[in-house]
Amino acid sequence: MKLIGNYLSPYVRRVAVSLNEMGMAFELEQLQVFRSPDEVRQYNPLVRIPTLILDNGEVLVESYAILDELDQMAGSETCLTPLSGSERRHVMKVTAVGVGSMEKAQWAFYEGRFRPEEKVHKPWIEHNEEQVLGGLGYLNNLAEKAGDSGWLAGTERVSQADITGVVGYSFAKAIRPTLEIATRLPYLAGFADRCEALEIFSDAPIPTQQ
Ligand SMILES: N[C@@H](CCC(=O)N[C@@H](CS)C(=O)NCC(=O)O)C(=O)O
Repeated sequence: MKLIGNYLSPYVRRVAVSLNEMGMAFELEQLQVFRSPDEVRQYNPLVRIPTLILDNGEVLVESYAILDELDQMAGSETCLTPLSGSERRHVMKVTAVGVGSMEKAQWAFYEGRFRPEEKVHKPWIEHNEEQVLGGLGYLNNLAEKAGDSGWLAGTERVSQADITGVVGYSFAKAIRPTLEIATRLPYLAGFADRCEALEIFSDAPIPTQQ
């Protein structure tokens, strides 16, 4: 499989960490949307990352749809979102809060990155940042309950909720440093440190330079 994108994108990174956890081999084709739009467009008409090319040449877009297909391919023993029932609903809810937190951090970041300085609307940035803190605050409460060895959604092994929650936290921390997320949310910070030390995460590191 070939994963198109880079690990500054939390959507790409959550797919990469999931592939690592499920033991599925892939090659990363490092592309940045805003630097190489034409190359990305060859694979994805939306010109977005992640894009995943399966071994049979089929192209998947959107991280949630990619992860859903990977779960199907992995089967019930290895999939990262339980197949049914209350456990599935809870993992999906916690995952959605993680995705929302990364989206809101991205929106706050894009406002400053893509608008001319005089058009940047600070209240909009603050609105998005409040949502980041709300979402990650919810995950912080779950991390407190998870303790030193549990998982965010109370599963017996790592789930998509943990991968997306930690990837969302680490992304928000990296691109919104003024929010001082680690200080505000110590349980989530500790949980993320524990997860980021695992090979499945450290093999897909956030780049230090953009
Ligand atoms: N909902 C999409 C979001 C993907 C996304 O926003 N990717 C960013 C990179 S972090 C991107 O491609 N941005 C370019 C754009 O949307 O114009 C997913 O989950 O895959």
